[in-house]
Amino acid sequence: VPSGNGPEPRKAQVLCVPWPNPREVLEWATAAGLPGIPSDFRKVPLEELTEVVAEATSAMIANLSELMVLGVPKILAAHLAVEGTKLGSEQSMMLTRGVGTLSYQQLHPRLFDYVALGHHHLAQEVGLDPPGAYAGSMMRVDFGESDEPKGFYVVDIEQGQPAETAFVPVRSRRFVTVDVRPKQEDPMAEVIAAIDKAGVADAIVRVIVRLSRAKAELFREAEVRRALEAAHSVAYIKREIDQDGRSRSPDGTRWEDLGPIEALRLYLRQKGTPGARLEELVVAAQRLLG
Ligand SMILES: [Mn+2]
Repeated sequence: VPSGNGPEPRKAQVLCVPWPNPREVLEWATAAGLPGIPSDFRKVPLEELTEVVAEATSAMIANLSELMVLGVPKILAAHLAVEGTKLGSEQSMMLTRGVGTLSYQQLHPRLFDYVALGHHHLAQEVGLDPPGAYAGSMMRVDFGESDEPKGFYVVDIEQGQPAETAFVPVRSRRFVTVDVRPKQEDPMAEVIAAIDKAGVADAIVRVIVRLSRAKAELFREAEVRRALEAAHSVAYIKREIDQDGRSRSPDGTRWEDLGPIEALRLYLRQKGTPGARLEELVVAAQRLLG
């Protein structure tokens, strides 16, 4: 692709890797005579398929990179989940692997001047030599991304020198959560004050008001809506009414201490699900959870 508007027009080479479709990648790998490709990959268990697809994608990158010429900057642009990267600011590192997951080394970063990654919404640097990064999304898409800086990378590549990267923040629409537990008997003044303090102008807003039963009677949603007029949009206004015992399961265990299967059992039992059906659902859930 042509690059730059100066007196000497320049060029860059970009190798683009879309999110791997296992069938397409493995058909390519078979045609290319790559060793270790199962003939009927539909029968391969997911964990093995992940690795086979990763290996084949890696080989494909190395193979295609041979088409690149010397003396023109080389960029890898890949839609992939790189092992050890972060999904979001509140989530931990990627530990589970699925199709589309590769280690950074499997991208052969040293064949390129810059590795531009896409998939995660959180901007993050992945490699240093050569630099590689997820620019992340420029727009926030949900409340989980409230605190993530949003922007893009400007990358300067001068042939024969390490590429220089700079993250340029953009003003992405804010996601604002107003979470308030009013203490006064009439809760409205505190709710409105909390909204004013949060600064909701042009933001996507959700309001959670935690109330006792008595205070809930005095809650007036129309007033909250009026206080949110400057917001870009209101996701929801939720009244959480305190109910004793709701935060604990019947046997006194705290919900958050339960594992997913235990929590499912409890939920199904409370719903009155018949025993045989309950066991069936638990088995199905266990399969889903791996
Ligand atoms: Mn993606």
